Amino acid sequence: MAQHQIAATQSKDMSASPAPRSTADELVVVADFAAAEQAVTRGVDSARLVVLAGQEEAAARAAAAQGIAAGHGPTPTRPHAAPWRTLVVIPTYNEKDNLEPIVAAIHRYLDTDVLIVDDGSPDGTGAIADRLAAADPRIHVLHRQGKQGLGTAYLAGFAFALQRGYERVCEMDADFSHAPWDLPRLVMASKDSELVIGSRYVRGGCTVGWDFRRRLLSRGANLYTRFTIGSGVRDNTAGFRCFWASALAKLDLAAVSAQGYAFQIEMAYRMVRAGFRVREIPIHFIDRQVGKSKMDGKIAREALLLVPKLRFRVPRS
Ligand SMILES: Nc1nc2c(ncn2[C@@H]2O[C@H](COP(=O)(O)OP(=O)(O)OP(=O)(O)O)[C@@H](O)[C@H]2O)c(=O)[nH]1
Ligand SMILES: [Mg+2]
Repeated sequence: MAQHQIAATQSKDMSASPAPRSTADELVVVADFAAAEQAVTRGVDSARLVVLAGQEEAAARAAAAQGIAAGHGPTPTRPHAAPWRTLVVIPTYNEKDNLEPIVAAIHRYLDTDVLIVDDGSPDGTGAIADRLAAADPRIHVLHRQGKQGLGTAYLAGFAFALQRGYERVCEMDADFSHAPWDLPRLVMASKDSELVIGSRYVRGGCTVGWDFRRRLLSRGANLYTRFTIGSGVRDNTAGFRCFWASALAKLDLAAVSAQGYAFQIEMAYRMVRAGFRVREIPIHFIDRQVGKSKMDGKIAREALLLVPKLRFRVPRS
């Protein structure tokens, strides 16, 4: 079995801390994405990290300070470029106020294609997606009839990526819970790992702004998963991920049954069982500021019932 590489050793709950704030004089400058990961593991907030990665330092500092002042985070002088053809899949359901800002934010940090998978959002998110796609050839849209769940939205996104020859496929929420400035770090970490997970439960990772109930639910789901199927992954429900398309192509995606958080648990488990390398990098997960959560009791029940069955359903290879 290929090396199963779980990045960090110890979780740290900073959930009660206030949302990260940054000012220009607090900038932390690092040379590359590997150094950025080490800094975040040590406790640096990536919202004030300047990753040079080829940028000239004075210009990079100035651009980051300007980006922070404008509320856009530590913006690079130009978007980073991954050495792989990359597709970021964003599932949307009623995200009309988030969609345009999140796509613009992604393109500030990474030059990448984006696929929006909208399930006929009643609030008109689909029409916004069409407008964005018409204006930028890097943006694509899949429209589906009615709310069909996060799991099948991602499976449709994976099929789109595999048909079109992408090399990396990322998952990202529309609601800014996943910081756009963490996206290049996520993708670059995939050099030697078929799955990279932006993780709240490794050293340096945390949740910001969640109440006790949400923290308990997320922690509980992860503890339950670890004790039930014990794959070694710490943040099984995380929705900020980067897969190698070639690894996805080797999985039996038609057999994936889960919809909600359980989808993320099932995909991580399938990757581990297939012998792929899984790496967790720390992120600060920020509670959504705009729009409504789609998390409900049905999603939690699905995970509770499905996880014990995975051990029998997912073959080791
Ligand atoms: N296409 C599609 N997208 C969905 C569906 N359910 C949720 N989403 C999207 O999936 C992403 C994650 O959903 P959220 O509502 O943020 O769920 P969550 O992150 O688990 O919950 P919160 O942390 O409370 O925000 C968001 O971009 C949603 O718009 C669905 O049934 N279909
Ligand atoms: Mg969310």
